[in-house]
Amino acid sequence: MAKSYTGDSPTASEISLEPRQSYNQVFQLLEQHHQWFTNSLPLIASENIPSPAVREAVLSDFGNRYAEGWTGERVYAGCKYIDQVEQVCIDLAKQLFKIDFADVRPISGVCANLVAYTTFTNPGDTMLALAIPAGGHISMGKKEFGGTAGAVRGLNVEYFPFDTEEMNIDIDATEKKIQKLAQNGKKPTLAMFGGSVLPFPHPVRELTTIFQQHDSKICFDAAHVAGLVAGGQFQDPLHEGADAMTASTHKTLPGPQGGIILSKAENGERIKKSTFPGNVSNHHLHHLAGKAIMFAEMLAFGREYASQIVKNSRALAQALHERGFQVLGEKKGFTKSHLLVADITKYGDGKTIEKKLEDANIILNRNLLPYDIKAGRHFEAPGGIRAGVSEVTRLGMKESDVVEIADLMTRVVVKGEDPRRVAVDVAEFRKGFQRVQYAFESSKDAYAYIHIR
Ligand code: DSN
Repeated sequence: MAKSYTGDSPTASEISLEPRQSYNQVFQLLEQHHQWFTNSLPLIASENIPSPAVREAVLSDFGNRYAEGWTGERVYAGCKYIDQVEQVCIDLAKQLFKIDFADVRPISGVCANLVAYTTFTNPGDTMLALAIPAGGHISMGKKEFGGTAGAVRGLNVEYFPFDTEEMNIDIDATEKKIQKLAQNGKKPTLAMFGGSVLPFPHPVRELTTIFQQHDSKICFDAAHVAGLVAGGQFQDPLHEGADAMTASTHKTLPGPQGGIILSKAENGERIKKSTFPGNVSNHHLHHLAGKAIMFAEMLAFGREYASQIVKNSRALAQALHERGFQVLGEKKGFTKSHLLVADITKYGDGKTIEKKLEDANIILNRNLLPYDIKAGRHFEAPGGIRAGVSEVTRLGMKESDVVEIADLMTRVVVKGEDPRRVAVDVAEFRKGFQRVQYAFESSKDAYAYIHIR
């Protein structure tokens, strides 16, 4: 039997492999997970909570069907409703991002990046992107680290020079680097802006001319910030010079897990082929339906939602700073996006702090800091933590509420209070925030477990 709810993971010996028991146990664990999240503070910057409407769409029969190819040009029969939903999804995405081409089929952010690499590069080409400790994503990584760009697409990855105080790409040093790479016969075919730690807008506008002079294409990985872009609260890369923008659909965009690539129409046919047959066989049609619902929600409520995210993020950063956390980017006001990064080395390593906070039902992740590798730290026990406020904002929290989150985190990290005591207060605090906001309907609790057996 699975343990009753404690917030702890079951050990291997508690997991039975007898079929019916295992079957029951999976459902019990799912319900426990839902209950845990009902009582927790979800601060993982790459996560969000979809509305009950998105969850309903995701549960539909679309998830059991095949529809390879583009709308109206499918490889399978049975797609007459799927085609219409996909067309609605495409049209909503184009409207939301004010751009004339959208491919909603990539099944993840990594997949969308692979579509961009397939469209704009050939194996052996050079790509400029952020290093992972500076905020780059594994899909932009070098071959020797197993990163998708190097290991899968065969790209030679060069890093953008990074200014740690500014927490941003160093423009002058990047210009010099581009010239040097070009002199050495390695001019970047693709510049990949964006990434996984993006507190401030990247200098796309400032660097577009020099990239264009070298015939380099520009893509922006908006996996984290797409909801803020859509809500008019962050830079708008597609209107600052980027040829394409990739994103996942479940971070600041509060949809089901998935990806998207947006571009000017002139790249559309190449992108379509790069997606199918290049990188996706069947796309995930239930998530496609969920994406369409989410885009509609974003068109209706996105401005208000994104604006509150940015206010909450800054309020949390400021409050943590005042309580003894070393939040990076102080010089620039800590953050202009949904997330913040803090150097936690005064109190322990990222892994230990992540665990203590998890024990207090405060769920965030450890993170490499830009200077961690030089300091001899590694991903297992890095010097930082990363926190995002998209999900708590979707649950209706405002600035004063995130200051309470800062107090709860301070009790665990700075004051060393027993996390289990703090967990009780976290659960009490969460009672006031049980419904998804910024949605057409919110008749069910956000983490309600849906029974259809
Ligand atoms: N690695 C994820 C993140 O947490 O940023 C994105 O895929």
